[in-house]
Amino acid sequence: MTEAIGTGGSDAAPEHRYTAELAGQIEKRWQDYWHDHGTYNAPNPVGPLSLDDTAGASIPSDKLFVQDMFPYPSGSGLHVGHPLGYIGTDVYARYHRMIGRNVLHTLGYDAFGLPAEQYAVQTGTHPRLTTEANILNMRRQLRQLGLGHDERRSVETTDPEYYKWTQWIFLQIFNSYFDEKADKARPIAELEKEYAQDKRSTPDGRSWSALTPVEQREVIDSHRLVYISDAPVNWAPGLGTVVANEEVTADGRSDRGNFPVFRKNLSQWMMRITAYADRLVDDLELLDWPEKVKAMQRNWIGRSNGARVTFIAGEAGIEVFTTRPDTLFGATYMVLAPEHALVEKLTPEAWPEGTKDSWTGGAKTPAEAIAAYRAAAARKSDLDRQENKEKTGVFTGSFAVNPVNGTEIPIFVADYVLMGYGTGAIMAVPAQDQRDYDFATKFELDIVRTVDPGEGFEGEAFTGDGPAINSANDSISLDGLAIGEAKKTIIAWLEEHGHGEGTVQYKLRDWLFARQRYWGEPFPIVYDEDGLPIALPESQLPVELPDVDDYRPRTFDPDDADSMPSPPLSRATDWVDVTLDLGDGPKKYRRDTNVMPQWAGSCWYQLRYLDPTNTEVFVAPENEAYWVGPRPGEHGVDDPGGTDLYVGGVEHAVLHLLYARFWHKVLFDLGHVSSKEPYRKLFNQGYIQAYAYRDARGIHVPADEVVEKDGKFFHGDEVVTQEYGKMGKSLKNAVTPDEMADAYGADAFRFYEMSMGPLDVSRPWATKDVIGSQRFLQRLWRLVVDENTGDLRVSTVDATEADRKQLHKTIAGVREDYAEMRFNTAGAKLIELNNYVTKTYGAGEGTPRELAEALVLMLAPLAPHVAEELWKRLGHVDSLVHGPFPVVDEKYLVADTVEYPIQVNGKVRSRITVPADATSDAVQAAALADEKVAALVGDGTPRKVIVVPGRLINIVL
Ligand code: ANZ
Repeated sequence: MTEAIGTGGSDAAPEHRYTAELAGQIEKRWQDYWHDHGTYNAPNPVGPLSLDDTAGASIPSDKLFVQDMFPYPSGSGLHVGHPLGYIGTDVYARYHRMIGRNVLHTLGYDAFGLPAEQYAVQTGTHPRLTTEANILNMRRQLRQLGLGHDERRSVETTDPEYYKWTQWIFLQIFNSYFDEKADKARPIAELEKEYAQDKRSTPDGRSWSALTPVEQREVIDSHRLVYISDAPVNWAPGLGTVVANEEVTADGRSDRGNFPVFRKNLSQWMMRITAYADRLVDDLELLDWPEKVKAMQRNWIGRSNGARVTFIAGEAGIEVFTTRPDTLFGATYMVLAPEHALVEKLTPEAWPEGTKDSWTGGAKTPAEAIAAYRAAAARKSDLDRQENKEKTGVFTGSFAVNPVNGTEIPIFVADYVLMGYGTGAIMAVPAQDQRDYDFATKFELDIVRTVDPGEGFEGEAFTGDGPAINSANDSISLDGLAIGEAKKTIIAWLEEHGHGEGTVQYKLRDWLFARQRYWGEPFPIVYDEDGLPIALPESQLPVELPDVDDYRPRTFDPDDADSMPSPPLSRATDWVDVTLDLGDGPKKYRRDTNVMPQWAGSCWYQLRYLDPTNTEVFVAPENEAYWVGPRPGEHGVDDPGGTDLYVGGVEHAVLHLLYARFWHKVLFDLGHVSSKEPYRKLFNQGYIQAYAYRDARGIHVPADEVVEKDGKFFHGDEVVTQEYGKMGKSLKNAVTPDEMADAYGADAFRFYEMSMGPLDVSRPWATKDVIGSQRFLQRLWRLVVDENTGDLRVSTVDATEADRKQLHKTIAGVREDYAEMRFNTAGAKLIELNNYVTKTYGAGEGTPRELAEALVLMLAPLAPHVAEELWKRLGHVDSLVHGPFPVVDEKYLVADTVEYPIQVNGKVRSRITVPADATSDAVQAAALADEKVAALVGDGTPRKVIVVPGRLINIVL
């Protein structure tokens, strides 16, 4: 839609009107001033960024650390949706700076990643060049918004001085193991000592000294928190890289490039995040985070309490994981995942007696049926397999014995059971599980209820609570017990009889940590002639990413499942093969040629903000303790510490926020940080959304060229369709902050973004509405500056009593709004006060200084440039960035009238407003004079009239 972008000024505008042009000059000037004076630099307790203590200055104990989720420096720059959160945190940070707190706010760049690499592949430009150009552009865009960042603290994850410490943290994790008893990470050296003293038994029971050095290293390596494992991963030879589960389509191809994907065991770096599953769930309780995000983390980790139960099938024992051991008497068949290792063993030569036709998949032998079924299942993704579709499966030809009642139950292979969860095998209970119910109906299997669904239950599987039924044998009865009790009872019985045990199961998997790409952090790892990994010493960090000519991962014939990934770094042979002295003289080594995944740099960046130039440690303990250490006095005894406010999109609810919590906990365990958690408080900002338009071919047309006529939308003569959603270059509806700053000034743009609604709510963008914010700033400007002469129009007259009431009500409300992140209502209150002052003093003598100054100061967090300008013109030498912020005088908050509800025979019938100092008699008289009350009282006299001063009036008839 065409939206006129106005300047708010016309040719005839008075010379000193606050036009976009004037705003632009003011903004540029103050940005330079802030930059030159380091206005937003926050001092540290120790190190290079600390205060110069020869001046006798001391650091305030009251601090605030505000953090944004840092951006990827994309080539398309920012549109107006991106800075919504950055402006929000800036307003918040500015308010707290003005009330005297030491505020740390900065912004870095998460600059490794695919787009720069792909661009490099296409153009041959080094990703570093593209990345740096993009960062420069974003810095320029952000600077023009007047964000109050401590520029000294900005980091780029691609900077060797930064990723040196990412590699260092990797080594801390590599050099640790998880001590289950202590429930924490400990240095791997302590484990080695335990082995050496034979305090721990080796996997095959030999004594430690009987193991060869290589065997010893393999044992130790298997305990590390980051380890190499031969895990099944999705390998796309046509793409030349492994891809995540989420990147595989329903028909088993890569979503990028549409290449076949093969499940292949490849040796890959894994991070043992599963060791922290319990703490990652439990410590959510300590965090001030949106409930929704906590729930997403809980689901992702997927902790389930249940039991492992062993079913005997001939020679084999099949272990299943179930969350409902109480339903064991209703287990009428079993299912193995197609990939389960026991499938072959359980496949006899011929179909046994009792095999129903529907069980065989039309195959002559079990082996044939299984082979065909497996091949079909291999082409499906896990996601696809879990979808609620028609169930498929085949009978293995074998039966297992249900341990509680001795019944022989058939064993199936079906793809709704996944190999990667639990044991990859289930006992199926159709009466209580819908998936099993669907399967049982299709394959004509028994359905035995073991939970009483109650009278008149309609439905198939009953998943609710109820007393157990049909659940007894000679030695145990669950009948009559509710689910919880029944579970406990059966688990005790299983354990006693050796059929199983209670257990906890997690959905969380260890984190696949290697990528066969170029633009990422190299691993600080080399391999010796035994092919085992060796950590490089700290003194050899950073391991710098070498230059290469070709950034492409090596690709293969898309169908060549036997090919092996060959990362771009493997071609840098001069770099890969090195001679190093690692303490035992120069030797030949081979470097690891993977790079770390995109998430690595963002796992810890907030810690580097605290001490960005420290060359000795990644963060000095004093600085960490000051900015993010626990403060039980302020936040309660359980305070885990962490960033005081972290703002970003909800799309990071799991991956980034889980990985960062995991790394932080390892660092905590090893004593490198005093905080248990990285982010004490999290806030998800909403999104700025926009309309986009498509023509008849479905192609997007530029939104700013579309006009609306009679409810239809036209691009030229062509009718186009409107859709609502994201803003973006490809949707041709992006509006940039640059355009907005040019057309209205950055302050008007900031004020508009904050006025659009509560920060956590998504909102539609409307360029035409920005002018409303500009007009507000113009009106406020006019209260202080004469538009024609440029002179101050502020008077020395005292504000009246009425003015002060209005003012202090505003101060109280605005303070609370800023503190509670209600920036839209803070803005609304300022508009209201501004209207009041304009009405009272807009013409004539000028605005009482008291009012003008308070307005300017309160405006500063939202519109900092114009506020600084007016403050200066009001005669102040110092910037207002560090305050003062207006303080409430309580005496003006006392209301001068009181509203009384009037109850007649116990029911509120009316309300009256009387002067606050009215006597009881006067209140009573006023109540009886009220029209509605008079009508109810009629001709009679009330039996009783009670006045509760300041609260209510009660009339009994
Ligand atoms: C018997 C049963 C009876 C189950 C019942 C559920 C309800 P969550 O809660 O997600 O942990 N299951 C176990 N392993 C599986 C696998 N590899 N693939 C697919 N399903 C699997 O789910 C645990 C439940 O999901 C387990 O409890 C098992 O079915 C199934 F009334 O066992 B249940």
